[in-house]
Amino acid sequence: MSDQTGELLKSTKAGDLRAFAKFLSALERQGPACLKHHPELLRPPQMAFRFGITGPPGAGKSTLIGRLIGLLRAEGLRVGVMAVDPSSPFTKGAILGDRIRYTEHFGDQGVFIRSLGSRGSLGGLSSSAYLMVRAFDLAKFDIVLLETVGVGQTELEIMNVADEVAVTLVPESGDSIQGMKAGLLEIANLFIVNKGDRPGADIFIRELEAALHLDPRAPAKGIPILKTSALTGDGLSTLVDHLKSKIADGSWKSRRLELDRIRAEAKSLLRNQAERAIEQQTAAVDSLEAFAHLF
Ligand SMILES: Nc1nc2c(ncn2[C@@H]2O[C@H](COP(=O)(O)OP(=O)(O)OP(=O)(O)O)[C@@H](O)[C@H]2O)c(=O)[nH]1
Ligand SMILES: [Mg+2]
Repeated sequence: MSDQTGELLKSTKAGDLRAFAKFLSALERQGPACLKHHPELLRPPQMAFRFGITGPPGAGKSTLIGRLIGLLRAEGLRVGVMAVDPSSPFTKGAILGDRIRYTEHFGDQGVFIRSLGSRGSLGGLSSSAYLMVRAFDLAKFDIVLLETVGVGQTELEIMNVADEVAVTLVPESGDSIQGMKAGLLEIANLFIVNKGDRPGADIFIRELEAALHLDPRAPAKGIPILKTSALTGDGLSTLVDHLKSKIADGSWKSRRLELDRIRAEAKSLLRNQAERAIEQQTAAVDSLEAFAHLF
């Protein structure tokens, strides 16, 4: 650990978000080796509740997060946001609406938003996501909202480190349970049916309830279903109450230290490392002979 990183960490712990941004960049440069150098990343003095929000493209995840930031801030909570969506980073045009909403919080020392738009050429999510999500604990956030689009295993992998995963669906998903992407149902601790202002929302919820009851992939019956509208704000106070009680309850903290969680994170980081090695090796192939000599 360089002195400079140490200073950044000190300021980060004192709540300085500019230092935190630099600390995250330093972690990004160091890669997973930083875990050795910063033992506090492994055993933070306090933990930020990680609320994962995933679901199909356009379900309203970012809009929902935009609303949640304001509501959680009003409760006096410090809110971090990490959008780990390689295909549609917040910075792309389609998400312009979010940027406008997020600028409301510009200058607020209780809100920090980071998006990760980069992915390896083999498609793996960068290791940085895992390191950054750990760093939010050190910056004394109460909650971190993790957004990722639920379209593939790579995108969903980060949800392994969430303390709770909300799968966001919309009424027009129709027969979404049958068509739900592999993995989405298995990781849900909570369903958010967003765009509740649209016709058919209640019918959709009843169908979802029925389908969940029958689906053998559902890990446990009785996953709560919450109806929201990120447009009107309906249902969001229920979600905020839920999050507040989760944060206060803190029973998720011990789960975080369980070996299966740590192994899942290790697996993701190692996969990433292996993918990078594969990239380097394949880039060096400049002839059929070199190809044959790889093995
Ligand atoms: N009617 C209605 N529209 C909504 C609601 N929430 C979001 N939208 C709209 O749905 C569109 C997509 O919203 P986003 O928040 O970008 O959705 P997303 O899930 O983050 O999308 P990706 O990040 O691309 O996967 C935008 O035009 C929003 O204004 C809602 O509750 N009701
Ligand atoms: Mg989004």
